Amino acid sequence: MTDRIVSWHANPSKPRYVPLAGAVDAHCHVFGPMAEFPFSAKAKYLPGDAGPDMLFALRDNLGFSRNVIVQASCHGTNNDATLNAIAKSNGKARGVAVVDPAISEAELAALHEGGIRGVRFNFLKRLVDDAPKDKFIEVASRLPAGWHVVIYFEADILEELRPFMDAIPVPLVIDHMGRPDVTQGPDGADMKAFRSLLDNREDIWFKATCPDRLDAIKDGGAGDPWDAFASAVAPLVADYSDCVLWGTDWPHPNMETEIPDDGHIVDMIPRIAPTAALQRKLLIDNPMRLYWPEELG
Ligand code: 0GY
Repeated sequence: MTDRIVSWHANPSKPRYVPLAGAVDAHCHVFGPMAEFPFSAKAKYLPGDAGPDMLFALRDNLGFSRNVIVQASCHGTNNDATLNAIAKSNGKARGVAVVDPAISEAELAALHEGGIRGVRFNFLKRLVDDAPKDKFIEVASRLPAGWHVVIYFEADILEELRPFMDAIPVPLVIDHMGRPDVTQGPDGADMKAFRSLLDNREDIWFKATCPDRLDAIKDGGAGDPWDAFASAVAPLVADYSDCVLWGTDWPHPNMETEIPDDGHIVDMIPRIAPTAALQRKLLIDNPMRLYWPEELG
C-alpha cells in the first residue's frame, strides 16, 4: 500500500442551500497530517493529508459552525489526529473515538477532556480486521457519563447485529442509516428493517448521510443528483425527526472515483428536510443535544 488516496473534491462549489446559523456537520473526519500523526499499520487505505485547517476552511465555505469529527479507521485506535483537530477548533468541534476495548478509565477520561463524546464500533470487513462484540459491550458499559456508541455496519448484517445493539447500555448512533439500498425506495426491505430497529428503543439516533455512497446515480457535476437517496430518506427524516443527524462525510474516505462535490452534498439537506423546523432539528437541536448538551441550558 503505497499510493495515497485523495478522496475529496479539490474545488467544491458553494452550496445554494444556506444552513441555519449554528449548523453542525456531525460526521466528518481528519487524515493526519501524516508527518505529525502517522496512519495505523493496519490501515486498509492510505489517504492524502486532510487536516484540521482544511476541514475548518470547508466548514466555513459550506456555511457550517461546528464539526463532529469521527475517528477514521486509517488512524486505528490512536486518536491523536482527531484530538489535535478538536483542540484547534476553539470549541467548535467534538469527536468520536475508536478505542482498544482494554482502554483504561484514565485514558477514557483524557479523551473526554479532549472533547470526545462517543466511541465508534466499525463492522465493515473492508475497513477493520475484527469487531469483537463481547469486548465492545464491555467497554460500552465503562464509558464516561453522557457518551454514546456509534455503530457502522451494512444492511445485510442488521438482523445479525440486533442482539449486540440491544446489549449496548448507552445511546446508539447508526452511521449512514446502516447503509440501506436506497433504490428499494422508502418502503423497501432495507428501510423497513431500519425503521424496525429505530422503533425498538428510545435512545437511538442515526445519520442521514452519504448520498454519494448509497445512491448509484452519481454526482455528474450538475448538482441535484442522488434522487433515490432523497426519496428514500426524506420520509425517514420526517418520521424520526428528533433523532436524526447530518454530516458531509468529508474527506470521503476511500472514494477513489466519483468524488462528491461537498456543495452538492449540502444541497441535499432541503431535499431530505424540506421545512425550516426539520432543518433546525437535523442541523442544530439534535447534534447539540448529543455533543454540546451543556450549551442548551
Ligand atoms: C465513513 C465511511 C467509510 C470509512 C470510514 O473509518 C473509516 O475509514 O468510516 C467507508 O469507507 O465507508 O463514514 O467515513
